Amino acid sequence: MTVILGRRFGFTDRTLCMLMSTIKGTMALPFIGTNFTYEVILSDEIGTLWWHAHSDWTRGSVHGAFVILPAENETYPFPTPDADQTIILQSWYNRDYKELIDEATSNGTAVASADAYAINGHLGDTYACANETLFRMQVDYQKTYLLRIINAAMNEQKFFAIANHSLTVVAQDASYVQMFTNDYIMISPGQTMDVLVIANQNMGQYYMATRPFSDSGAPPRNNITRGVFQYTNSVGGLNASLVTLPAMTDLDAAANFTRRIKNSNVTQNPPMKVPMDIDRRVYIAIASNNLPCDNCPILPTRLAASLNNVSFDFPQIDILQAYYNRSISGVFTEDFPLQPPEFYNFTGDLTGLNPNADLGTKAIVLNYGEAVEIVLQTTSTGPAGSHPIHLHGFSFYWVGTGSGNFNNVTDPSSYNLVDPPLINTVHVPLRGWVAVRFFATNPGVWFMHCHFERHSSWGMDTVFIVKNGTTVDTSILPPPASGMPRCSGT
Ligand SMILES: [Cu+2]
Repeated sequence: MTVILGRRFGFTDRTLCMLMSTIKGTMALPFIGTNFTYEVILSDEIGTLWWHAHSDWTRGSVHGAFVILPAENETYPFPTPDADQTIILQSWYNRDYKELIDEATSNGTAVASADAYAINGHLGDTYACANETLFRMQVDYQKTYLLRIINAAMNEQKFFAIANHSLTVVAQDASYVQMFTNDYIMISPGQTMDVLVIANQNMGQYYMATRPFSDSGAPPRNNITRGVFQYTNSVGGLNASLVTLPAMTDLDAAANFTRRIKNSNVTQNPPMKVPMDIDRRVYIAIASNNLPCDNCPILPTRLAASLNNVSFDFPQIDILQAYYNRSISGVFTEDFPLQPPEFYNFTGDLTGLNPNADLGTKAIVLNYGEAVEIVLQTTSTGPAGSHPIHLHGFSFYWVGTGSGNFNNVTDPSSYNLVDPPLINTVHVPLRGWVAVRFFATNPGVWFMHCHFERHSSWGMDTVFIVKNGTTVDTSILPPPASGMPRCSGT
């Protein structure tokens, strides 16, 4: 389901049982056969967002686009495209998602890699599938298209390119960026990118293609999935020229693309409000762990992951419910560590080291309006690799990136406080760090997690609680008057 809406308009919709990540709220939706109306308030966002399920691994197939068009009196900050096309990059498993994660969780092992990748549900012509179909995008010669690219894959960052055609990036995560042109993009799970492409080549049929980018010691399958960028009235078959995609492990290709993303000061973006003086600093080390497991059939340990050595223990009662109703106690604690409990050489050779982790459902509590800085630090624990970290409820300014261990004395001088991208999912590089900043002006209970589903399942998550301000407008919305419908079995 693609939802197309005008910016700054309310929106309601009905759907089935799932948890949905929204701009203003995360809501449980009812079981099959019933409905629930929810409201998404888009204030500053422009371009493309996406919605997805948030229980177990259901988001693998339960997802769709939010297309946010300019308001009626507003234009694009570039020539108006002739047409839009949503491109959703997906993982494909030959088995049921829930069975896969349930089995892996009870065994303490990893879920197998995706069997294939899809573009808008099509696997294309590189797999030996009996009923394979190619995604075809029909284009007219000399017209300009706005691709709304969403990485909905479960555990794979993606390169994407179109043979013989340049891609001009214009927005990320529903915020315009300074336009730049490249032969490919690199997009992390959870991210959206708006890209202009002009059908200005010889009329024909050109491959579009995607493959994973991976810097992990546990890489996904290196498959290429193709679709077709097809000129109307083109004759002949597919253009023989293949798409040049970077190699799956090309770290430079990923870094060289990512570092070009800068905020744009066009009037269609919200005025830049980058916190300069920080009230709250949080330094988070991201680690892979093994935790003891008495019931695991294969090893006495199970795979786990943590933030600041806390492996998130998903509660039976949701934290939002417990926060609303203070008589429900014991669901979460408010003592998530604001820095790693142990400092080791996070990005050094950690062969054999298994940083201990404790299970916990620990939140960080912020006062309304606080200026917050979060520094996310990858570690070389386990297979290492980069992580796409996503925070609900906010877009944040991505102000800094570096390699090695973050130095809180020298590294802030390298921050970009002039035109940092305003995004909601940040790529934290292999053996490196990123810094993000935001004002905590959205009261509520907000999940932060790695957008690699396996990492989130293993505990690479935490929760930010933003307290109410002093007015109704700066306070959390009341619970639904009729109460939240329950999913079956809960
Ligand atoms: Cu991760």
